[in-house]
This record gives sequence, C-alpha cells and structure tokens, in this order.
Amino acid sequence: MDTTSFYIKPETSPEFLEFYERLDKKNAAPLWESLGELVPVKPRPKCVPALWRYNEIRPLLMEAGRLITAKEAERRVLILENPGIRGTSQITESLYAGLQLNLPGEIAPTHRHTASALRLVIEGNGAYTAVEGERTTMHPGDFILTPSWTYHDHGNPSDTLTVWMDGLDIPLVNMLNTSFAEHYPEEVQSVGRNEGDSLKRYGGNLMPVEFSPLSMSSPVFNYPYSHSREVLDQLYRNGPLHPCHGVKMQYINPATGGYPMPVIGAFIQLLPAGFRGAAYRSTDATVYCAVEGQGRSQVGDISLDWAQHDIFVVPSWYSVSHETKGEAVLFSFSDRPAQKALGVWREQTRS
Ligand code: GTQ
Repeated sequence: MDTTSFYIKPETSPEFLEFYERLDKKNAAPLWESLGELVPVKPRPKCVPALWRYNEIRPLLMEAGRLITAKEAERRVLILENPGIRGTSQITESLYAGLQLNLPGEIAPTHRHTASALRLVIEGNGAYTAVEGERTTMHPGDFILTPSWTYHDHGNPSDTLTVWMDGLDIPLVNMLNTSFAEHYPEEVQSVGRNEGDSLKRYGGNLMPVEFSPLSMSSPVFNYPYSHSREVLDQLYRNGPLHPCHGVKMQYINPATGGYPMPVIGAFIQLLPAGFRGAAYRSTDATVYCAVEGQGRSQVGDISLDWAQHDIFVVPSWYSVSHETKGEAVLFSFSDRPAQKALGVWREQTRS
C-alpha cells in the first residue's frame, strides 16, 4: 500500500474505463483516481537533496568567462539545476539559483523584473551592484538584495574577478504568470546616492522620522558580512546554542521586522567546531551555501559533505542535521515568507 496516500482507490471495472474515455474527450477526469496524489499526506517534492562543489563548477564558470562577455550574456550565469527537475532552471520547485561571474572591467547592463533577487558574494572584493541609483561594493559573504521591479546593474571596476550566487523567485513568479521585465535606457544607471547611504539611513536602528515603507522589500540592500559575522561570533560566546541550528539568525527588513523580501527569506548561521546538530525539518525547501569552513549535512538518508563555497539543497520536509569538525558558517535562503503568508508553513524539531 502507498503509505504516502490517505485515500485508497476504489476497484474499477471495464465500465469505469469506458466512462473515463468519454470524460477524457470532454477534458474531465474522475477525482477518485488521483485524490491520493493531489492531496498527499505530506510533501512529496520532486527536487532532491543535491550538492554543487565549488571547485568543480568554478572552472566551468571561468570557461564561460572565455566564451562570452557579461554584456553579451546580459548576466553571465551558470544555472544550478536540481537533478530531480532537470530542464526547469529550478534549484527547488519555487526557487532559482545560479553562479554569476563578473570579470575585471565588465558590466552587466541595467534591467528590472518582477522576480526578486538576492546575491551572496562568493569571491572578489571590487565589483558593485547598483540598485535604484546607489552602488554597493560586493565583499565575500555580503547578502545583497535587488527587490522586485528595482533597476539593477553589476559592474567590476577592480582588477580581480567577482563571483556571487544569485537566488531568485523566478519559478514562483512564472507559476503565477506575473513576470514582467525591461531594460533601462542606459547600460549603466547613474549614481544618485552615496555608497552606504541606505544602510545608514534605514539599517542602524534608526529610521528617518518621515519614512513609511512603500515596498514589501527592505530599504536596506546590502547586509555586510563583516557585521553578520561579528554578531554570530558574539552570540556564540554569549550562548545558548540551538540544538539544531547552532547560532542562526534571519535577515530582516528593518522597517517591518519581517523578511527582507516578500517571497524569499534568508539566514546566516554559525556551526561551532565539533557541532553535532539535532534533526530538523520544515516545509520550505532550502538552498545552503557554505560561507566558511566545511562540514557534513545529513539530508533524509543522504549525506552531503560540503566545503567552503559549496551549495546544497534540502527539499521540503526532508530532515536535516549538520555536523562540523572546525567552525563553519552557512548562509541559506528559502520561500519561507511566502509559505507563512499563505498559512501553510510547518517546522518540526527533534532534539
Ligand atoms: O542579476 O539580474 O541569475 O535577472 C538570473 C536573472 C541573475 C540578475 C540571474 C537575472 C539576474
């Protein structure tokens, strides 16, 4: 018996089959044949636990760098496709992820789209992302937003290459048929505010007295790693440690205390040396990237050994537990805000 179904199909006869054929011709179908699959007792993700090793993908990204410019490609990105759903450009069933390369002197032209994007900087120190007239220099571990329908471009005036992970809610936006996109009249948008302005203006536990948020996304668009790392370090020393997560923080929209974007939530966690995390599961399929260190995550019955900059996926409702030898830092993102807004998010902790 199918233990993932709460409903057992009734016996059928040739009469049923003949009836189904006539239904089929009228674009109709009997619910009792598919109810168990339509309404499973628990999530049945098509995406699977998977790992992308940075030392295997990086050389391919450099090859892409020789084949095509950032400008020609618009965005020079290698899409990370979940092996359970190849051909869909999805890393989970609601999220897209890729690795983007920007070489010295390159620009990725200004555009905007309804999909929201995040960047997690992997390597390089000299490239910038500009959002609505403000540039921010990208440093490893920085978490950067380009909210829905904001003009953004990337450029690298430095002499070293920059790689970052892109995370977007493209699959969800396309599922809802709500994708719009357009170019800005100029390739490089002009700068209208000083670097760091939005972080100072909205992100320092102070907010302009007249400010009221117009958008569902955070007015801060760079969450520097230097700050997040210091917070993790201090909180580790202060304790207590979460049995599943170590020290895990979520990035917030300072104007609301909620998630930084309407669909995507993002997290940063410190796993101390010798951590043996307890099992945890939640309905939001999650994409992880090792910012520092290495470790092993048990995802369902699959064991994933990750090193710095590796990216891995925990599908919906798969149990996950992390362990480390040395200290490690994991960044992660998921569609948790969307699930919570819809009232369907669940989590379970086994400690
Ligand atoms: O940087 O704007 O990986 O529009 C995919 C689509 C990056 C971007 C991606 C995009 C971008």
